[in-house]
Amino acid sequence: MDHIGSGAPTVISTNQTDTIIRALDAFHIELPSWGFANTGTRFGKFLQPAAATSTEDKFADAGQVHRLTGVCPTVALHVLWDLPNGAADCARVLAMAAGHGLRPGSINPNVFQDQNYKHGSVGNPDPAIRKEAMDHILACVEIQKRLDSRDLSLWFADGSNYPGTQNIRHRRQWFAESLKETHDALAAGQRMLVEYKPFEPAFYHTDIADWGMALLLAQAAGPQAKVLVDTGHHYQAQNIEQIVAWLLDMNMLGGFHFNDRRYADDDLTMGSIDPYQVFRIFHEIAHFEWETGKRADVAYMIDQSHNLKGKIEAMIQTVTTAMELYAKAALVDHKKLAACQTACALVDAETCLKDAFSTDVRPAIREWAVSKGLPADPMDAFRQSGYLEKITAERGRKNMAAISSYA
Ligand code: PSV
Ligand code: MN
Repeated sequence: MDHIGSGAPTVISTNQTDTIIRALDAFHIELPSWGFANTGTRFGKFLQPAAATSTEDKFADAGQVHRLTGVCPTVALHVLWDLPNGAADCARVLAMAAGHGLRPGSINPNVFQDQNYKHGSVGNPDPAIRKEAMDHILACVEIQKRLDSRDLSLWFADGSNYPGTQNIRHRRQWFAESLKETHDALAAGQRMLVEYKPFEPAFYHTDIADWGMALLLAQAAGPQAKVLVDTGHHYQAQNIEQIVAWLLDMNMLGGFHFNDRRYADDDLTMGSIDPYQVFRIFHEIAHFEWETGKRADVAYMIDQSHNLKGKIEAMIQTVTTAMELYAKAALVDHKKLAACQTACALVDAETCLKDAFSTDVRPAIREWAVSKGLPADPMDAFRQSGYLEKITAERGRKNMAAISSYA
């Protein structure tokens, strides 16, 4: 591939197919339980008759996506939504997961929905509310242990809407104390991932607004705390792959919540708006692994809840896109790229990325899938399976009842 981007998709070679097969063998991406249930925007919900109506349904649907794609063995759980009785639900959840060929994935506490959290959770000026939030988080660590889940995924809606209304420094200190306490409750081998978000639901300040704040808090909490990058949680034009490269270099990158965005936290399908950006993120990871000879210990997770697309189809589409972009990143000629970077051969360096990105990796992915006994085309297999018709019939009445109660 010595030419400079001819415009036509680059055709894949046997060596490249082998590279992709090796890359996919090691690739996993976690499904979010909340991506299978009816969700909406603050303006309303468009309910789907086939949407999951229970945690069992969510595992069943996630099980379909994993059965067809082969790369999603775990499901992220939101404790309040999936384990409403807390630790008492653990045995039930473990059985459900196993019944669908899955394992529980990251555990997400919910310290944003309760009425008490109107002015924050662990950043709330009221010590009683800070304690309530802390108790829930520690209960989630217990759940994490019982479910043998590696990661506690922490996102806080804390912030304020108006200048001067909160003491930002005090809140930072309360966050630091709470995250340290959380860290000290983790078992060996478990991690806590600190997610950041610049705005929404708070619009003046968010307590953990960006990767720098998340990094400082994670470092202060302890070695099992890392940063979680949700691709939708950045200002427009932010160079996310640079954040990824910095966090990797500092051994502080814990994982991703993948989704795409046009404006803010839009929760659009991964790679639907800017697939090149996802490729660049995967490339930074692949290049780090090539250069260091170490596997990056990073959890890939999807954080999307589709309001308009069919939920299972949207997840299959997401996972397929993730595999394609991951496979393309595996094709970058790292040795050549490193030499080009050193020589400041700008056009040739950039072409290393462009050539990999423009390679049609789909034949190699089909080959990988067939070699694993998976369908060559997961979307087609899903549409042929009759599963959607079955769940529409089974769940339709319950979901339609919710629709009529909206009317
Ligand atoms: C918040 O926008 C977020 O990205 C957090 O990760 C939540 O856990 C998730 O979305 C679901 O609400
Ligand atoms: Mn997220």
